[in-house]
Amino acid sequence: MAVLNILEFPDPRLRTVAREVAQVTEQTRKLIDDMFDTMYAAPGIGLAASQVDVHQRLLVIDISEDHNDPMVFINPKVTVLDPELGEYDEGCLSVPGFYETVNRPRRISVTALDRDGKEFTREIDGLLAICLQHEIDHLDGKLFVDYISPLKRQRIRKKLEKSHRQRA
Ligand code: QAP
Ligand code: CO
Repeated sequence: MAVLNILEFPDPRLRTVAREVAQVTEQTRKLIDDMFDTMYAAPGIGLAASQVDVHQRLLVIDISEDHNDPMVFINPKVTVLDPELGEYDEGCLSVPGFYETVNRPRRISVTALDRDGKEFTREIDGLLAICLQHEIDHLDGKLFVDYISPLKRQRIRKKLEKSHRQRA
């Protein structure tokens, strides 16, 4: 088990479109375990493989208070069940310290593979629906800051670049 390095905005590697997982193997499960370690250590509620510089369509989520509801989605496909949008102040481990309001469909259906490579489909709403859509965006090279004004995005970029320079 290991805590992996999380890429931060505006790192261009976060813009990579991830490829489907061809086969769920022991190596995939090792990556999943390391991603949970990384997410719980942060702490966060969701992490996409793209954020740890692995460009495979795989993400982990745990929105429970006690870190006891780990969920894995491999090659997730979403269908919007209800076009009604809900707003939420989203954050991101790749954009630390910044939160902005984003609107997304409230009710979705997802089909994905679990950590055993078995396909499942479930209907999702609430925070899980928001988080899942946020994480799938990462797999497509998108970030929540892409939904806010260019001015706000630029301000966040400048502040993070400054903190990266100070860390270096
Ligand atoms: C994505 O985000 C998400 O700024 C998961 O300093 C967030 O786990 C989906 C975090 C909100 C839906 C709603 C952010 C930790 C964690 C920070 C996270 C920070 C430390 C974010
Ligand atoms: Co994120």
